[in-house]
Formats: sequence, structure tokens, C-alpha cells
Amino acid sequence: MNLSDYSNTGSGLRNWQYQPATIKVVGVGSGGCNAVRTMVAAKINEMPNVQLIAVNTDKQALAGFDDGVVTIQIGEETTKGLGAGGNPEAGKKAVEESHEFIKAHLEGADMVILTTGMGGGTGSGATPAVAKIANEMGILTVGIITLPYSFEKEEKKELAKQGVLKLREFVDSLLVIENDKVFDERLSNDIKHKTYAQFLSIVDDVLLKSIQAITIIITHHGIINRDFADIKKTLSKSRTMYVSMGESLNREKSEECTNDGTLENAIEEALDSALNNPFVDGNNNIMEAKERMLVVIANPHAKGVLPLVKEALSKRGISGINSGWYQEEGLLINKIKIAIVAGGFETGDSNISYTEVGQIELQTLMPPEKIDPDRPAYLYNICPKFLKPYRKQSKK
Ligand SMILES: Nc1nc2c(ncn2[C@@H]2O[C@H](COP(=O)(O)OP(=O)(O)OP(=O)(O)O)[C@@H](O)[C@H]2O)c(=O)[nH]1
Ligand SMILES: [Mg+2]
Repeated sequence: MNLSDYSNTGSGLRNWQYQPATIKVVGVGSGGCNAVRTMVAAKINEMPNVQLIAVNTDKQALAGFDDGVVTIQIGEETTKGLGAGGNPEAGKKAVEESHEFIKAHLEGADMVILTTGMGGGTGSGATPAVAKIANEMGILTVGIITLPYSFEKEEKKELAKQGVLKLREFVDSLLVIENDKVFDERLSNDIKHKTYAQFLSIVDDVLLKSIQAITIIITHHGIINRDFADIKKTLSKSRTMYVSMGESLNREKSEECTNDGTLENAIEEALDSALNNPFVDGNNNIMEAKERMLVVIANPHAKGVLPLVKEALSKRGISGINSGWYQEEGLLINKIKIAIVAGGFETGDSNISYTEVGQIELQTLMPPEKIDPDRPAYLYNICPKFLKPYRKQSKK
């Protein structure tokens, strides 16, 4: 039995008496619904007590979902199933129209994770309205949302900001992911081969990993366990959060690694990648958080993992962290995953701005007249020749 086997049969490490809390992950609008599709592919909905819900005004965007996903078309009367047309007021009204229906689907949740791409009518207008319902039901409610690329329409960026500010009123905690961070030098080595759709799918993956970090901690039982109560303590009314899932590099061989330092290296790598999530701006120093927790996931035969993690943490000046240790049989013995969740940063509140440097680089990256933000993302190719100035500039 391991973390990737979510079936409810057989014996193993999980304590079957243990009833995990119920988490409902709600994707809103185009960005949120596509994030839900990524989560279906990663089988998040097969985890115990995790339910995926796709909410949209756009009927077409709700088609073709797997049986394991609840789809909710909101504002049937007000939007006629055609989307909110970039109008957040329409997104909000759609939720008001479907209030009771949404409420019924949120019933029974201990935690709601809302995810959306801010900038359109549904994402920016409906997400805060759904958060309000969850909040009024007394559910721990968090948002993991993205800001549009700086080359998207100015109007969208403004709507996104308004949407974030509104959402903050109703969530316990918020994680803001800047799409522009896809151009971070830590990620951009093969940027010239990527299309716009691929950039979006990188962001989908960031959303997925953040949600995985929370759901794994809550729904799985560890040798040293962390659970919903820990997540609640960390995120309840914390306003801002840092959530990240780091992994060690893939090594071909899976030989024993307790004596040759490979495990130490794997821990260092996983910890670095969990601590330095390039998509989350400003908040990366988890020592500035009021509460922080970590869960390390390793093969059951990897010995002495937690003391090694503690050593690696103290080397980085990190203390006061609630740690857990989970085992996953399917993992190679020299593979380590680390989930970090931290909540309550002093500096996180004004963090809804576009990085100036990122903007300059993006303008160089692609002339504005070449960009048609109305064109469907999947048809949109970023032409490699426009990437040259960016690459030159980033070498300076
Ligand atoms: N990561 C990711 N982001 C997306 C995707 N699709 C859209 N987005 C982002 O989400 C923002 C809003 O998407 P829209 O389709 O404009 O808006 P919407 O929320 O569906 O609202 P309406 O279309 O007005 O009903 C976009 O500007 C993108 O930044 C996607 O597939 N993945
Ligand atoms: Mg849309």
C-alpha cells in the first residue's frame, strides 16, 4: 500500500480506523476547470475524501469531464451557458442564481480549495462569491489562484487584481501564483520551444502540486502523521500562505542509498525545490510565516529520513516546523518528496503586483501588436524568434 494506491482495500500503512477530513477542490472558470482536468489526470479525485468540482458559466467548458468530477453550470438563466464575457458582475450574479445548488455541493466539506485563473468574468467574479458561501458555511476556505501574463490585456490584469482583493475578504488564506514566473531563469532553459498552451500547462502543474501538497498531508496517514487539524491551525485566518511540493531529481538507479550519501542529496534537492518555488512571489522565506509545517514522503526502506530532513532544515536556519513522515512504496528508494505548507506572512498582503522586471522582459519577448489575448490559448504559439532578445537580456 502506498500513497499512489488510493483504493480502499488491503492492509498496509494506512490506519483504516482513521477518517480523513473531506476536501472539496473547486475549479472556477476556464483556468480553474482546466486545472481540474490536470488534477483528474493526476488522480487527485481518487484520493480518499477528495472531491473535484468544476464550476463554470460556460456550458461547453464543462463538457467531457470524467465521472469522478462534479460539474456545476452556474447562472444558466443569466449567462445562457455562454460564459461571463469578461464581466465579473455576471460571474457574481451567476453564483447568486445558483446559490442553493452550490451550497448543496459544498455540504460536508471540512476544507474547500478554490482555484481559478483570475482575469475573466467567471474566475474574477464567481470565485469570491463561491468563497463567500463556503465561508458562511464555516468551512476552512483557501484560494490558489493565478494572475494573467503581463502580455494579456490590461483590462484582464485589472479585473484579476479586483478579483483577488474581493476573494481575500472571504478566504482563510490565499496563494497567488504569477503566470509570468514561467519566465523565471530557474525554469526558462528550454523556453524557446514552448507554446502559450504549454506555458499554461506548466502553471496548471504548479496549481496541481500545491493542491497535492495539501491533500496528501490531510488524506494520508504517516508514520509521523500530520492531519487536517495541523493544516487548519496553519491556514485558518492566515490571509497568505506558501504551499509547495518539492521533489529530488530522478536518478536511474534505485540501489540502497543510506550509506553513500544519495539519500542526503535527495533530501537536500527536495527541500530546496520545496522551499524555492519560483512561482510564489515574496513569501518564500517560510521563517517569516506564523505557522509552518512539512511532510517528507519516502520509500519505506529509506532509513532515518526525518533526522536527515531536520539537519537539512537547521542548516538553512529553519526551525519551529511541524514535521511529518509518510511512506510510499511506489517511490524509488533514492527519491524524496517534500510538501511544505506555511501560513500568515506579514508582507504578503500587497503582493498583487506584476514584477517590473518580468514586464520589461515580456515586452521584449513579444511585440504587443503580435499578441491577441482573445485568441484561444491552445491555438496560440509564441514564436521562437521573439524570444531571442529575452535570452540575450537574461544573460547580462
Ligand atoms: N493555468 C491556466 N490558466 C488559464 C487557462 N485558461 C485561462 N487561464 C488564465 O485564466 C484567465 C481567465 O480566463 P478567461 O477564460 O478569460 O476567464 P473565465 O474565468 O473563464 O471567465 P469568462 O470567460 O469571462 O466567463 C486567463 O486570462 C488566463 O490567464 C488554463 O488552461 N490554464
Ligand atoms: Mg472562459
